[in-house]
Amino acid sequence: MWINMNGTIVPSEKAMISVFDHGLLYGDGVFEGIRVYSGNVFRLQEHLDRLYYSAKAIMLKITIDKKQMIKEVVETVAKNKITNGYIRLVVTRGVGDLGLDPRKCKESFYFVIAANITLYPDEYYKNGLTITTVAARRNISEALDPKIKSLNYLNNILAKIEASNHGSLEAIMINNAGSVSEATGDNVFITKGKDLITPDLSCGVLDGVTRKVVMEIGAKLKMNIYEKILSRYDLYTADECFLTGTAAEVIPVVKIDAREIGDGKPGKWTKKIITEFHKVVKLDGVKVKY
Ligand code: PXG
Repeated sequence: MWINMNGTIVPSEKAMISVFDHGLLYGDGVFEGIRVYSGNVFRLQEHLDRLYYSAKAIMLKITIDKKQMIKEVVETVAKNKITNGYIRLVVTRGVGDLGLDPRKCKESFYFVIAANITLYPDEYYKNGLTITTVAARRNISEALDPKIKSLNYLNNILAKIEASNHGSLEAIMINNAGSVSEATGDNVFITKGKDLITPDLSCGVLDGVTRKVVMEIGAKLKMNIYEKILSRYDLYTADECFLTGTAAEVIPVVKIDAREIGDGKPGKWTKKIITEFHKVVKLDGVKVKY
């Protein structure tokens, strides 16, 4: 495997990062998870827009512009001959000293990994996930805005630990106002009749690339799309529920907090959206020259 370390592609054994990098010492940095489908990097521009906004929000200067970053990502994918896979693009604050002060870090540092992807087992896509709401609350925006895709995932990791302690693969996180935000690495959707509903961005969620794709698909299917404040009651009484994310794609949810959602099987809209999603990902993206 070949890793792009700040613009130099090296074998993975040589891909080293300093113990003084503030990405490691403090989780001070930002990242993206991106997919490659049939030799196209899916929605790369949107991922980079989000990355550069996340960086701007934490006053982290990325050393290269988006145009150059597209080149770096595509080259790394090509070097690894990945036609279907997963890209992890990380930007850290860079090397500093043993103090929080980011001004001590002279320059940010980026690296790109392009690898194969392990998805949830097929049976979950076919039969749906059982998930649980957890006590760990989603970060409040005034503390660390969930719109920033930062290297600080402890909030989500605590939720994941709690879910797995309850025998669930995934958690639904509630925000400080008591409404539904998102799963630990995925956005959440419900359907009710022809309505396709997802928590509003103000509920403390990441502005997911897959979330947007799914809203576009819903509109194409002539569903009514809403971004709303959702309660747990709304989840429990939904016709259908599913999660969306770069890694998981679109995955049905059939049980939440021991309640069956709808008839306890992946619903018709969810299935339609999954079918459409697999069509869309083949048509869209930045082409890789191998
Ligand atoms: N919410 C959160 C908190 C996320 O981290 C999403 C929603 C979905 O966004 P996209 O743009 O991917 O549709 C994410 C992104 C993993 C993993 O290993 C998942 C994400 C990021 C990194 C790793 O499951 N999800």
